[in-house]
Amino acid sequence: MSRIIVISNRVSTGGGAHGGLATALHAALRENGGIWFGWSGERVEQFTGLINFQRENGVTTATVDLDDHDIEEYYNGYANRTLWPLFHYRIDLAEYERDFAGGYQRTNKRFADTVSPLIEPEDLVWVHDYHMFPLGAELRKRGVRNRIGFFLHIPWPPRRLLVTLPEAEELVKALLAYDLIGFHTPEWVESFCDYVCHELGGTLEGGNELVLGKRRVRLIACPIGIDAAEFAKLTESDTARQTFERVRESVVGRALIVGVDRLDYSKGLEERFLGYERFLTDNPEERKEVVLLQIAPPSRASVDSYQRIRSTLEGLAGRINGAHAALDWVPIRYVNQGYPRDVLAGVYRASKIGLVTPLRDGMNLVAKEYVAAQDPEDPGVLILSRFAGAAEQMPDALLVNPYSAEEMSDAIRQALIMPREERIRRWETLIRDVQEQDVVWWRTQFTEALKAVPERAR
Ligand code: GDG
Repeated sequence: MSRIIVISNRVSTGGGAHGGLATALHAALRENGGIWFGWSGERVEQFTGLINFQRENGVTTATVDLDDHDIEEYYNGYANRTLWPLFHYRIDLAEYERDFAGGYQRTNKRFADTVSPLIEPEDLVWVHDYHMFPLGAELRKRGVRNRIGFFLHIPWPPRRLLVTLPEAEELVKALLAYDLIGFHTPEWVESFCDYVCHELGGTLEGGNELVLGKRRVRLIACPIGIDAAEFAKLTESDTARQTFERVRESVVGRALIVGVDRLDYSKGLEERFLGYERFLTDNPEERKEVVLLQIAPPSRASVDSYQRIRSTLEGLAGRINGAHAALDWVPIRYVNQGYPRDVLAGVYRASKIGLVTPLRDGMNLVAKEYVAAQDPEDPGVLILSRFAGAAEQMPDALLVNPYSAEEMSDAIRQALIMPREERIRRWETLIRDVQEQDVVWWRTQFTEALKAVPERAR
């Protein structure tokens, strides 16, 4: 069996508690052997390319430290201030700086220099996400002939937005060095094809293979899942049960609505608060019957747009609470910190509504975790944005347009009064797919498709 070389910006070691993605990749690394390579998250004065190998629970990781320039230009710059906003349709926030683009290329070359000697001829190489678009092409330049696949965890933007990126053509051509490119949904596959065919003159063959000059690359829509069984187990843990009791007690019979998101403008938190406020205004009789708990651990705090969203949300939560709170009731509990996964599982289970309303999201795993944590006898209702990749797999959620406060308000009302039979019927369909198309299913789909790419001159 081929070893697997996973390459991503950040690396998750074999120890401790992890999200589904890390667990699934660890399992693959344990079963097949291999290495997970990426940035250590540490800063050094001068890049040395020195690799730190670790082995924990049968998983080998290999990490390198980056220097200030790399972190500023590659990570905070091109990845977080250029590509992330553009790929989430926010060209108003995207910053196009040649230094960022240069630092991104340089860091990818450094990664390629460092990891290529670790790759053996039969290894499958699997590169992850927008930090690493050019890595495959750089590996090819260093003589790596292996099958190399790439998976994008975020959306692929429409052609008309992508053309605003000065390096779009260069990046897309570099992507064609991979053998297989995976996206969460057919929509992102189509957008990618649209760019290659209409801007670069490529052609699509057999429905899933793009051809441009001598390059040929397969495409796959392959939605990521969660480790549903593990999440259901977490929900049964002591911590989850205690959390459930504590949270339920704290709302004294009111319906809890929960949101859990990294503090990021793509997650639509501002619009969510406004939709919830609209619900409070439109339904005065329900006002004191609900509580919104928004858990939003800060992320990317050194980027300006993230500092702005933090202060906007604090202001908004304060205003809504100020306008609507009563002596014994506060409408929004806004918590700016992260919690362990077993605590989250208990919170999901205690919540009558999971409010997941990103403006744009590659998939959204919180939606699936919320479903996995529900009580089969008395499940809560998932309200999900149409613009999350997950919407396609989860038509039995209440799908909403997060830009419309009215739609969000209506959906909250509908969820609150939904009869138990309907909640169960919807949940049963949702949980079936969350269980069937879990993270192992996703990993297998991708790696089997990569193995199936014919041997050809690379
Ligand atoms: C990217 C794409 C795509 C959140 N707060 C806490 C916590 N979390 C966990 C959740 C969930 C994960 O973080 C978030 O996953 P999402 O999918 O919602 O979003 P991104 O982080 O933006 O991930 C996304 C994903 O990649 C996978 O391809 O779905 O579209 O943007 O698992 O539970 N975990 C803990 N404490 C918290 O407070 N422990």
